[in-house]
Amino acid sequence: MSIPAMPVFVDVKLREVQESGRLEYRSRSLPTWCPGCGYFSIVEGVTHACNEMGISRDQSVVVSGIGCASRFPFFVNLYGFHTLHGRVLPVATGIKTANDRLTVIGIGGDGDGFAIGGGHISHAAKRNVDITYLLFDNGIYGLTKGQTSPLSAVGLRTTTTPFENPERPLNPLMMLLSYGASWVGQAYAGHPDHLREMITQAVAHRGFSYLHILSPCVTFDKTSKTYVNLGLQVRKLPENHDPSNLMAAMHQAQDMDHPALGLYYQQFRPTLGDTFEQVSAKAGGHNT
Ligand SMILES: Cc1ncc(C[n+]2csc(CCOP(=O)(O)OP(=O)(O)O)c2C)c(N)n1
Ligand code: SF4
Repeated sequence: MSIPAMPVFVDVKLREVQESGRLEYRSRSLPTWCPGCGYFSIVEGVTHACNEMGISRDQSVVVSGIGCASRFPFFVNLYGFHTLHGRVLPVATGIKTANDRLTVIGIGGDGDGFAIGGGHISHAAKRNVDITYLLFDNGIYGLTKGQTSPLSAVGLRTTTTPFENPERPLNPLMMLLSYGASWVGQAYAGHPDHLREMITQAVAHRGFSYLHILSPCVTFDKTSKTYVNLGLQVRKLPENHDPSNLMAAMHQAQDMDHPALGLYYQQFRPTLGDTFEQVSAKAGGHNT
């Protein structure tokens, strides 16, 4: 029996990806997410960004908690740490503190980050740990089959709110801005080119960078953060938005009905590693 030839389109696409160098950053495990899940674009975005920036595979670590989003480290060819539910940031901080030369990227869902892990974000932001935190916001708990999360919209029917979610969602961008995060941006899985640009910028920032990524859960949310709804709701930050203006960033962050995509805020200030150096110098020692 002869083996059917690979369709020309697939062949060309595969060659393009291979030649771009991006495959180097993909693991042999294919993502186990549901077809259509927004998270596929995020893997693409991270591998593109790593390739563009020439990130060294053996000098980078992705750290995740628990949830569909947190399966991410299995699908990329970087060092990975699939830690406990909600504990992304303490583990990522420890890794970066132990070896300041590593590129450290924290990954997690909205439940992982803002429910069980919510208390850690303010500390990572205020300390300005030089890591990137990619928060995959599908507004629901996907892995555990569709419960309400702190970022679920009012009125969403879920397994824990069968009579509609009565609570207002948290405003994650306002929280990060007021915690003092030194880089705050927002992207959407349905706009993969822009997403990739934002991941690159977030990783390049020296300090704590927080990228909020809106991403549909096609299995458990058919009415709220869907591709159709988000496609209509998202907008760009105004052309004249000044990312050094915290008040302007907060003003933009207030509009949760029309989430703006782009870089809200960037500030340059000493990182946790710099602070250690200063303390160590005062104490007459040195950091290795
Ligand atoms: C200590 C602990 N509590 C609860 C759970 C159950 N649990 C696993 S994933 C998850 C929520 C994941 O939701 P989210 O972070 O939004 O990620 P998604 O699956 O939507 O990507 C929960 C509650 C757990 N694994 N460990
Ligand atoms: S359950 Fe939702 S978040 Fe999880 S893989 Fe499926 S579509 Fe994605």
